[in-house]
Amino acid sequence: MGPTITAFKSSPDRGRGLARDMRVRWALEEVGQPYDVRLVTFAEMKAPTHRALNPFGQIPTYEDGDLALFESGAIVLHIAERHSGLLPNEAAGRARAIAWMFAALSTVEPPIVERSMAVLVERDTPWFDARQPMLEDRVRTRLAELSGRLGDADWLDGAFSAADLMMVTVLRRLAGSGILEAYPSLCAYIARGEARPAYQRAFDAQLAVFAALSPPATC
Ligand SMILES: N[C@@H](CCC(=O)N[C@@H](CS)C(=O)NCC(=O)O)C(=O)O
Repeated sequence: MGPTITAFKSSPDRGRGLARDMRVRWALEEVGQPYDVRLVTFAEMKAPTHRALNPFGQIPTYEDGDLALFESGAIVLHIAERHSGLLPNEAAGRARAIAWMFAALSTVEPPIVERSMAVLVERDTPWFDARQPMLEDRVRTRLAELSGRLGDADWLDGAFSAADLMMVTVLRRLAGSGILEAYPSLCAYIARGEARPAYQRAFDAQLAVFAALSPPATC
């Protein structure tokens, strides 16, 4: 029996592949590991049964036999360590790929999330207009640095790895913001990630959950 992950029963992103179970689905698809998905409502996420899996009452979680994990980064790293294909075999390359996973989650994602949270919850506040340019500048700083390092390479450090999987999903959170377009190499990088068959399968599976909730209207 394969692992079971949790995902939104009704995703606020309406199936655009932004909810963080997408990272876990993509990793499992890359390594060819079948998995089950348990869909949870917001109320279920905050209930004790789910909090036993994730104390913060969030998705995704991952259960496999006796092991229960939370945090998308930890889950993807676990998958990458158990299967071949997502991390280099050579020790130094493996360590660098893990460093890039951390960079995606702890250096690049925070300013992106802070900006989008401000758009969501601070739009009507008196400080929104003054604060937003500063938040966008912080995002641009990271994108410029990342784009400078990526250069003309296809992936962050040699072959595609869990580092790219993580970075692409983080950058995708900027879709629709109008910010990414100034960094063509990052747009191409995201497109390379999205073109991977494993990404497409993961995306389709997540979208199918949303589509099942809202069947097309009939006349
Ligand atoms: N750092 C966590 C963040 C998890 C997270 O923010 N999950 C979101 C969905 S993408 C969630 O459950 N939001 C609902 C909530 O926080 O109530 C991870 O990477 O797994």
